[in-house]
Amino acid sequence: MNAPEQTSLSAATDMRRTLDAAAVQQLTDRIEAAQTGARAIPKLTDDFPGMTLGDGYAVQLELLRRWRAAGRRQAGWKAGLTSKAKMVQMGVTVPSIGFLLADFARAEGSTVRTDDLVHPRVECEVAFVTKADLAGPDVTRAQVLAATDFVVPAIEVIDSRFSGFKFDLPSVVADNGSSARYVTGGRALRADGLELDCLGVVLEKNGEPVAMGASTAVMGHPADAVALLVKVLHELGETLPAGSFVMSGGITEAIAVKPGDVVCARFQELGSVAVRFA
Ligand code: 0L1
Ligand code: MG
Repeated sequence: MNAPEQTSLSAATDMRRTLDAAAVQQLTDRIEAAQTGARAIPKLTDDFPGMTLGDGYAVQLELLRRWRAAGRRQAGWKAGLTSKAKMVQMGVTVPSIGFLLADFARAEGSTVRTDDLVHPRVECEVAFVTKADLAGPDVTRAQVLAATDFVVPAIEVIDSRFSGFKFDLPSVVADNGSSARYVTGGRALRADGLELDCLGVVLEKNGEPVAMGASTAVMGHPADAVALLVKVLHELGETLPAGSFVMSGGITEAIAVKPGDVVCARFQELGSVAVRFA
């Protein structure tokens, strides 16, 4: 992965598509098999070099359609690659979104299996639960905060299915933004009593601090990442309904985990979230 020359913390909204319906099905088959079989695959653009961001979202939405048809419930959405640290780490230049299924959730303090994951890594994030619908291209930070029921600290376990973490934006978007598991904990608090843009966090692995940061790293304010997510949803013809669970993006770079590791994210004001890997 090479560091991108220039990063942009605004949404890429060019959703032009180049793949026909058969290619979208073929690539969704590949992603679905890699995710369910925990198998690493080459990035999709190796075979489809003209693939666009819009094509990546077409694959992601087809995957969501299949899993909902199979009876899996959607809990909400995640914004990803929303900090410069993450973009530089992954060599991409704009943020992305992905969907979250209810069965991705794991309980705080529980043990997360790694044998059904490919490259598990953790991120500490501020998660939002909404109480009003959000829709459209120009949602503001204030509108996101007014529509927020509460915020809660979270650990996201991401799992890129691409061999050696070699991917680009269309490929990672098709892979649902590496979504795999998430864990909430700490305290669920109303957003209006918090300075949400300057919450410190320390990420510990096996009792040692391995990353630290402040929530301002997420686009200046995590609510701005939620606004960006709503803008991308708008471009995809979707909205964010009331009652959605939304992860706003990693505050620090992602940290690799392996069986036996215990990870704890300690958030200022919001408390801590811990999880073990086996
Ligand atoms: O949650 C995210 O920031 C998305 C990460 C996608 C790329 C990766 O696997 O790190
Ligand atoms: Mg994340």
